[in-house]
Amino acid sequence: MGAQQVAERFAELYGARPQGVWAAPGRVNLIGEHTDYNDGFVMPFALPHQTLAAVSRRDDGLLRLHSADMAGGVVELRLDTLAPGGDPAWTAYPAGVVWALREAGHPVTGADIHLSSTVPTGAGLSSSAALEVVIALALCDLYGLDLARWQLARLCQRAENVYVGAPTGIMDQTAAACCEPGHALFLDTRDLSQRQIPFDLAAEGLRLLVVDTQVKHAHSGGEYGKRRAGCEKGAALLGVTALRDIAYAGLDAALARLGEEEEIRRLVRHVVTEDERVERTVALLRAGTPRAIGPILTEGHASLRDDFRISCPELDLVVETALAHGALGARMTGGGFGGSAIVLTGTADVPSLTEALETAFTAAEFKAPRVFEAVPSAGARRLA
Ligand code: GAF
Repeated sequence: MGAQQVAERFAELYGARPQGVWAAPGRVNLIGEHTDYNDGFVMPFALPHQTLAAVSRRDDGLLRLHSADMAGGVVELRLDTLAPGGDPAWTAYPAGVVWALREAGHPVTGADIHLSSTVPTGAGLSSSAALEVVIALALCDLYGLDLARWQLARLCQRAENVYVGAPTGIMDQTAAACCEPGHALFLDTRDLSQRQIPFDLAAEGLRLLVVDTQVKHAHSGGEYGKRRAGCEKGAALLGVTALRDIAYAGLDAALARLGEEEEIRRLVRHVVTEDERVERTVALLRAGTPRAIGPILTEGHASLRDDFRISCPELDLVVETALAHGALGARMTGGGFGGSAIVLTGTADVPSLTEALETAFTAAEFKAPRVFEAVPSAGARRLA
């Protein structure tokens, strides 16, 4: 659905055309998983799949929300009743952004919003952040708020952490707000400094496939929070601010200091080695040798499966099948416990690889996966 159609539907719902239409994308994380709440490195890029929002401001303290993708009609909320933790529905994401803006002192007095999205939900492709960021950007524009993109991302993270109650890091919101077409975003989550890294696989005869296993996940569930708490405990036991402060060269010594804490040792090993994998990936991409990142992706998967323990049989099957059919590398992407994997492969191998994945899933009696090519696309922006 394009900006024109979203605007027309808005007019049907609310009786007047919207003041504007905005878009924010889903993302794939190339490498750097569960490092963002450890002050570490990540490297996501934006997908062409995006959430569109047609929006007009209101000045009577009402927030009216409608989504083409959700059952039910227009949901009406009073701004003075918005409070964290009270809303289990999808409306908590946009309402959380409005709450976070007002809590930060921005004079938002209401809005009419109609949404339509092509970002798959529960697929590890960051549909929540796309929703948060598109609302934040629209309201900043309509209310003349002068927020930098990184501030917008922080505000959306606060909405997700506090209002929705999911203890996520800053990667997804920054990806939705800051990614550029043809690039991956190398982000240092400690100070939010970032570099756009050219990422044009097609020119090298390569493709990056996303394989959505259709196993749904949610970060407000307990396992994500448990991993995060375990990492924080590891940092405390090692006497550092965050696991980012453990140098790769000092990993063995750090693990030795953790003694009997086997579970914490595994979490620490994943985070420290993953940061190093991001740095190696950046170096190879900057050197113009993207083909060489394949084994790093596969190493990352093994670490998430064996040390961080957040893979699942469907994700492991994608990786095994892809590697057995000529892929250069593959790994799960996103928060884990389901969702999607990515596969780096030669262009010519795409049809046979896709078929092999479908056959393997059928043989295992898993739900059929959705396979599509990931093309690095634009971050959030105004469309109309
Ligand atoms: C989810 C979270 F939202 C991110 O902040 C990040 O921790 C990711 O899982 C794992 O890398 O997408």
